[in-house]
Amino acid sequence: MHNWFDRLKTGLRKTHTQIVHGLDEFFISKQDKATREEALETLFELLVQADVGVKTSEYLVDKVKSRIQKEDYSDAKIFKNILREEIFNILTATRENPKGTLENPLQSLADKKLPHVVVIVGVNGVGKTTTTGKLAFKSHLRGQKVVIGAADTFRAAAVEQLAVWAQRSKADMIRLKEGSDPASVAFETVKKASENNASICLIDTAGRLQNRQDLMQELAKIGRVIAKENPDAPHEVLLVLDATTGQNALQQARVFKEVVNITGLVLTKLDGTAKGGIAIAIAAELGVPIRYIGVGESVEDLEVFEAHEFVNALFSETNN
Ligand SMILES: Nc1nc2c(ncn2[C@@H]2O[C@H](COP(=O)(O)OP(=O)(O)O)[C@@H](O)[C@H]2O)c(=O)[nH]1
Ligand SMILES: [Mg+2]
Repeated sequence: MHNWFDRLKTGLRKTHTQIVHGLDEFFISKQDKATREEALETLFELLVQADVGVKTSEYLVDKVKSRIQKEDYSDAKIFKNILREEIFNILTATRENPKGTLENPLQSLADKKLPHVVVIVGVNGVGKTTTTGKLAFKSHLRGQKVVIGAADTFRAAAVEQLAVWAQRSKADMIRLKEGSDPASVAFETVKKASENNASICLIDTAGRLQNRQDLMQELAKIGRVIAKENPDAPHEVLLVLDATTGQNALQQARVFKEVVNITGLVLTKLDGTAKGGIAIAIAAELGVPIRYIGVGESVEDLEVFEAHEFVNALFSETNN
């Protein structure tokens, strides 16, 4: 498989089967004589099964209902096109980050020539370290100088994993001994990045936090010490979510959002799950943009999220 769109399409295949193929089968079984009630009920069920969630599924059903003329309920094509437009609207109606992005760091570079600082957060196993590594490498390929902070000081393996990416990305990596204060690592990383005139600073954090209180304190502390070195930082806080956990991911996002100012989401492991609808639920309920999606373990499998690509891949007629 070569290009990103093909990878995305393949990654979303099960979700496509769940929603789009599910609708096709319904309309075929009705031989173009579906009633409004049947069609909307089926749509609701298929969306919920794809982890779009009850609330967002109801919203989509209402939208479709308000836009479709009664006689058009027998037309699968009209029905799917409207659904697709409404999903696109949800995915694009999110709040943008005024400080810019890794690809386009508006504030840090323009104002003060300080590094654009990104903190990567999320629970254990969602793909934070992998994402940090992939982002470092992509920044390097764009010609940006990167410094990485290994602030998951609980797991030596995570640090080693990140060191490999740092080497590939020609990036300096700050590591302190196992069990050190993650905030110290974050501080040293931002400092080093400023000293080295690096343009990008990526900080990988730990997800092994016992309760909400610990989480709050640790992330708040990281934010505070970074701001001492650079008052505008962090410019981005990316929350990594594992798509295969479906509604659980949404719940995690709610908790993190209470604790820290999340500027964007990374949705990993969309490959091989039928729960890809969670992307729609997350965008609808949180209003935070999905910034990257992951469809596999290699560096080519993580890309900037583009709503039009997502809906094109999801609704692609050749994705069977
Ligand atoms: N299939 C798949 N696996 C992924 C993806 N992103 C990360 N992983 C895997 O998920 C596992 C946990 O990743 P890791 O970065 O260590 O998670 P962390 O605990 O949040 O730092 C690793 O085996 C990764 O290779 C993805 O998009 N797709
Ligand atoms: Mg990790």
